[in-house]
Amino acid sequence: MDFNAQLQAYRERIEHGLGALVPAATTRPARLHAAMRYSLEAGGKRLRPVLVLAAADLFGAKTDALSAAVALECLHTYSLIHDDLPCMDNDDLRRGRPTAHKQFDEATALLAGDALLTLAFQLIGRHYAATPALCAALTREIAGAAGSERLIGGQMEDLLAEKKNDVTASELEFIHLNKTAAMLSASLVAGGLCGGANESQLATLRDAGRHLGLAFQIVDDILDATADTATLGKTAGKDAKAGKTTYVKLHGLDASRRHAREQSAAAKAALARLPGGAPFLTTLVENMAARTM
Ligand code: GRG
Repeated sequence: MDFNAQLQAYRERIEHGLGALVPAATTRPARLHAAMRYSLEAGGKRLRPVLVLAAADLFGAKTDALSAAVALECLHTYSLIHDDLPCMDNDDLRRGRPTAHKQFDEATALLAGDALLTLAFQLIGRHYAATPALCAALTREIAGAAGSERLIGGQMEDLLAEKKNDVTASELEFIHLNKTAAMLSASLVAGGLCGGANESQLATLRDAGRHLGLAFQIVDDILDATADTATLGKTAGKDAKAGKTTYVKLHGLDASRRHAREQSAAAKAALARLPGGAPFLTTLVENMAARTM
């Protein structure tokens, strides 16, 4: 199967999984479940769940990774809903649609985010109960990536950095590594765990995710500075307008483009060490760096 057909097949599996594993919009309280589904069904690239499924397939996927993939997308969507809230980034547009608090209201958006975060762990507990060691490893990996030292810690430092005009390169790297790369690494590792990867392969997946995350965030900053709102599906130029320290502000456009290329090359070098050389994931990294997906 070529790359695009494989990507399409993964996305269809993910959409089916989301449809089946997330409570219906009519489930009581319907307003809450409708808000959860509104944000999930707004689309998005499904990058994290695709990473889960593709990493699992590298090792022959001993256990079905779909529930883990759906859990990662629920968790990611919660972080987007909360990031858009007035007390955080205060954004009106996400995934090409009004943000959850604009479409519903602030309290509903807050609760929908809380519920998606909780649902992620309910899915892991429910669907991997027959393999307790796998269930524990997935919980450890995903909770670690989402917790106070990684995703939420990165978000905290990001908010603190907004108030500073002397943010250093290493402070910005901390934010990127934790706000962005942690969830990408956890997605690859979760797939590896479902597939039965050994410790050294899990470490390689973690390393690939770290480099992919840095490349991804640098490209995100470049796009924020160069693309328009319609192309992005979210408000463009917002970071620059808010005086926020971005990769582009700190290093300039040329160096940012060079660093993005270096990080994506490092991600590909890590992937080359995995079984079969991980051709699908390698092309995915190339497309992410060029943002053609
Ligand atoms: C509120 C705990 C908490 C965390 C928020 C995800 C996040 C952290 C902030 C969103 C803003 C941002 C630029 C985050 C960096 C990661 C990133 C680029 C997220 C967007 O991910 P995509 O592009 O989104 O994969 P889609 O919509 O395609 O899923």
